[in-house]
Amino acid sequence: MKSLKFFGLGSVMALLLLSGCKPKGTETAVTGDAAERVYVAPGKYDEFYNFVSGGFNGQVNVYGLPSGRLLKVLPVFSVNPENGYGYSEETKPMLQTSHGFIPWDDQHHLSLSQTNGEVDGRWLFANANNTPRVARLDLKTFKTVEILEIPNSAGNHSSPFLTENTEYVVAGTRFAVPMDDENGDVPIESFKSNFKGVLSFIGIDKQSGDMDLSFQIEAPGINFDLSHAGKKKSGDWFFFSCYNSEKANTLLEVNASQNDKDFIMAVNWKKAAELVKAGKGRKVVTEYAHNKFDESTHTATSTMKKEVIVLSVEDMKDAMFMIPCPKSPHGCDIDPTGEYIVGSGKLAALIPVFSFDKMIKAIADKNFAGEFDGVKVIKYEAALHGEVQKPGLGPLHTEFDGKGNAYTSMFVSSEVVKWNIKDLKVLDRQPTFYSVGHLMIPGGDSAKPFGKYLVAYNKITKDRYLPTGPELAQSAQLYDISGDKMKLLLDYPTFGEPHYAQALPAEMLKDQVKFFRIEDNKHPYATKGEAESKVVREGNKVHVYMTSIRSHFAPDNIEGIRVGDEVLFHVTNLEQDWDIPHGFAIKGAENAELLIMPGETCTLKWIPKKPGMYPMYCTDFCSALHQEMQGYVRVSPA
Ligand code: CUK
Ligand code: CUA
Repeated sequence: MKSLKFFGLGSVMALLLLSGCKPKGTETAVTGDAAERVYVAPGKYDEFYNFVSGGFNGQVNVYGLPSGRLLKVLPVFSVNPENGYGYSEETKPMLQTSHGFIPWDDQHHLSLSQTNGEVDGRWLFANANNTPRVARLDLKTFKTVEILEIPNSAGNHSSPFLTENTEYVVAGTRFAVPMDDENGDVPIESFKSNFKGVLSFIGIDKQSGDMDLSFQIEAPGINFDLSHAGKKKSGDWFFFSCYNSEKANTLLEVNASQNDKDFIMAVNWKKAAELVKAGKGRKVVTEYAHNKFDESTHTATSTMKKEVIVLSVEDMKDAMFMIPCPKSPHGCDIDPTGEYIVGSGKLAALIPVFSFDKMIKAIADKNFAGEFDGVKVIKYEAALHGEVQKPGLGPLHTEFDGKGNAYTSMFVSSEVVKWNIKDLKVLDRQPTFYSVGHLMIPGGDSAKPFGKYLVAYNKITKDRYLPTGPELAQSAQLYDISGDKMKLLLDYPTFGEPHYAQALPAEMLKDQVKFFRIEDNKHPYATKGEAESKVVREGNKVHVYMTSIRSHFAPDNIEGIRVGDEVLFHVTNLEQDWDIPHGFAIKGAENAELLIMPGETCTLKWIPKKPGMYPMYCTDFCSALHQEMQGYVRVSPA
């Protein structure tokens, strides 16, 4: 195949549409001892926790590797009836935004917190694309404990990548949009003058992990797609892939052979933070929600923030640069040494690899090709380490094994390609089934990859599994990468649409997982013993202080409720055993159900609309007398 560079856009698009076609030689790909290598005997644990984005289902899924077993769906950006997330009064504030309560989002990327560039097992950050947000999950409880909305942003795709000591989590807007304090009701034709690309820097508290929108950078109005922070020598920098540079009006002819290039943008975040500290930047008035889950009450609160500091392109003139990168770069990945920056033009037939040292030298030597919307553009060759030639078609994302090798997903040619970072030689290629998007090596974007397995997350499944109607689950493939050649071990369906994923050794997490004790329950409506259960009326509001323990609720027969009352069932689970939740549901209540974990209190709000007899019951099979765990609520006319 000739270099795609010389193809017109039409033929490139035609190739893209070919995705899903069967790669050659697929039948021989599975290694003979694959079954043994992925078999985790009953009662045994997996080696790795694998956190996988849920895509358009908005959640985060936890798998075990190498078994590929789905262990849990963690609710983050979408309501989840399985555990009452977004239905209980305690969790509803987690989904508040400046647009009101949003029960759904599109979750693409995950980042495990890091110390010295290595995953540290403290928190997991997740982005929401549609209504721009970043969430933090606590890996002691596997709960979403914080969600921060991102103002001046739309399609929060370049997120939530983080610096090597988790100082900042970044969020870059995919859609260029007018700033929130400007009138957004402008002709779309005014794109070039009114639309901005904004990069957000969320400061992370070292101890608590609390997020705070420290500052934003108003960048040129192009699309920020993906990013990664530098590490070690490049640790002060963030690198963003940008596409759609044609929409802007000041694109320079960087040089004749490069007018089909977009950019990687390099941002010195340390300098940006210093500028803000020195008083640079303007205050932009806007509204964005900051939602926090309090671990002592197990109750979330939502606060509306009012302003943010925004640095301009001019403020950032010595701390923000662009490097040309061929044709619509997507992934932007930094090798474990921090020296190599891998771009990947989706429509290019090569992988450009930039050198951090060369980039710094080019800046010092003022080796610029011109400017793009006020940002200096470094000459392509001046920053280039080299190009991986003919790697395959449609390079998207790259991960690293810590042994000097990189692995890039090829969407169009449906394969994972292994190449050597130093000499840029392709070493191996294995087909994927089909059209791989992201791929993941445990720790594979950190300074210390664990390098034993690689998982490909594929966009198209086609003939891999028994047909289940017109829509099939996405597929994942697990490869052994411990040898010279990759070996396919396992093929399994996934939940939602996985994009990025992260993984870490199970040993780092499994013993820190905490369970909540009733002594620590500070919920204002907690009922700590069955004797204290009661029904308290306050005008139209009725508080039911309810307890649940195998196998009954108290109280379980409730009368005196009238149509139109606001009934609040505050159910406290008195169990003190691991993994004994009780559920709670009542006929006709729109707030689905609760799932109350041991020691916790959860509240279901119900406003009965008709008189009658309303059964309630426990939804989680908790004991031999689970079916007996039930009761009645009598509702009388108003
Ligand atoms: S994106 Cu999905 S394949 Cu949203 Cu990270 Cu590249
Ligand atoms: Cu409690 Cu079933």
